[in-house]
Amino acid sequence: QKIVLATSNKGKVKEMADVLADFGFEVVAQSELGIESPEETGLTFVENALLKARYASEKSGLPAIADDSGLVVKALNNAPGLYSARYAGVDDEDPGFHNRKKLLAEMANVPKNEREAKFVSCIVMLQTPTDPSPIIAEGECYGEITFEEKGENGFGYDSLFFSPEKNCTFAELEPTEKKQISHRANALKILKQKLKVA
Ligand code: ITT
Repeated sequence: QKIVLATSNKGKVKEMADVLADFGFEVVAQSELGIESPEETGLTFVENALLKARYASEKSGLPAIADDSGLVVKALNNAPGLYSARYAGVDDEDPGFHNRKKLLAEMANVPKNEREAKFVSCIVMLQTPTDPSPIIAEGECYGEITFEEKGENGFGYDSLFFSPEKNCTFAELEPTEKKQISHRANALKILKQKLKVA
């Protein structure tokens, strides 16, 4: 079954396309079809994932899958959360750079034992733009915000997200390792289970 991957984030494409191919889908990234991302006006991850999947499905005439995700930091009253992609308010080539700088600044005076955070991924799959029962799969993973960047892999906040399980940041993990333990990996596992019974 052909399906549009409704994201403009290359990191997400890398982490999702081959997994979805293993599920038996023929994956087309929205950029290959000249589809842009819609404005994310939802108030929750699930609403934004639905908006993106619906938009891509409408534009392409194909089923669509989207991920809305973010970093939730307890000491910052759950910021950047839904606004993780635009935390620093700039939209340049690498928004990750400014976002990470802002996060480190906001966390500068937060002691080591109060730096817990989680990544959340909400993946939504629609058969048509008006599909009344989308498949919704949510995954999380827990970690801590570091005091400085470490590692070169991944994208976004990976170099500031320390995984106690792996004893390093997500950006120090090999892509194959991140694909086993991340919030997105956990959401994809749930999606797989739901597809089996769908
Ligand atoms: P699309 O909407 O086109 O999919 P986006 O980057 O705007 O791309 P989101 O609105 O879901 O996606 O924003 C999620 C942000 O959260 C993302 O830009 C990163 O800053 C951060 N993020 C999400 N997953 C991440 C991960 O696995 N590692 C590091 N940062 C992540």
